[in-house]
Amino acid sequence: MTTSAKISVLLDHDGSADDFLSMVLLLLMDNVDLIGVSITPADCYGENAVETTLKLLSKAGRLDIPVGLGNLHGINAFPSEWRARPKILNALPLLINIDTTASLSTVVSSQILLTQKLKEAEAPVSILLTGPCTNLVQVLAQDPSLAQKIGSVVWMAGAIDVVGNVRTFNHDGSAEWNVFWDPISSAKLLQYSLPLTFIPLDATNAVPVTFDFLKRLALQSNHFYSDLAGQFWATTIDTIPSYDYTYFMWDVLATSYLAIPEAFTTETIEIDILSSGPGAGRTYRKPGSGQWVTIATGVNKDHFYTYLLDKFNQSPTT
Ligand code: AGV
Ligand code: CA
Repeated sequence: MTTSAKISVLLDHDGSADDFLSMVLLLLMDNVDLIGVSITPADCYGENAVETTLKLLSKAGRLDIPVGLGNLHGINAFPSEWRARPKILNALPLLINIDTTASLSTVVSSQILLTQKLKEAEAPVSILLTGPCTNLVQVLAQDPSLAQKIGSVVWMAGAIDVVGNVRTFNHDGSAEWNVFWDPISSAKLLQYSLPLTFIPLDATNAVPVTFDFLKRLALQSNHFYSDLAGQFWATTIDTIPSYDYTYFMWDVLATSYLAIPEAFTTETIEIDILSSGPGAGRTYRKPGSGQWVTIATGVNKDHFYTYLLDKFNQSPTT
């Protein structure tokens, strides 16, 4: 029997509830070797996100995976109400007593972590971004040769043929938040000719966090990760039913692309990104731009839900 090689994955997340479930999912994927976790202080406060990250790695017995915290801040900050929310996750009974003091001192800067991991990589590295792309762009700006080490970038980002989710002063609503946070870096990312796949709102709009799904998850909550996912997502449910602020399985859908790409419909197109003005962060089709991106246009929901329920139907082995 042959065992197919695992893909090495670097995760850069920004500390919202679905970012952490994405990390958990990566830890549970048979075909993935998670080689580092970098945090962008965007949809979170950095220290809270570091704590949750370490608690989850500790629970999984995977404190061998290095963690980095970014020190760069986008020009369009997330609302502080959103940034403060994930602190709740550290207070949940499932996590509150996991002590992270000993591992806190091992946290390095995101740039050091990403640079080191790319430099030492012998096989192509897949980068999964579930927050803004600022850390990665900074690392590539300092050493463009590292782009050769990247086998693929999967980014939960953008809104191509659908309306965006930014609702703020002087903005026209066409952008998705992960792109909008730092639209200048977002536009730069396109210039490195990386193999880019975006999982934009076009695809994630199909998967809101619903009571129906949470009920199914709760039926298997005797398994730690189902319990955890149910509780994490429950903290997001008060955003429903206001149509502007529904919480979707944004990052978890993007993460699943690494394991079940066959559940997605995609299109490969040339795009551009507006870096300023009322449409800052808008991702739009631009034939002739030479900036090719594969975008997910849809997903088979049943396939995705079945996959998730199956993956979370586990507990840590340690
Ligand atoms: O735009 C989606 C991205 C995802 O990476 N984030 C949340 C996900 O982690 C920003 C965001 C959009 N709407 C939100 C967001 C909301 N209502 N609450 C928190 N974050
Ligand atoms: Ca996120």
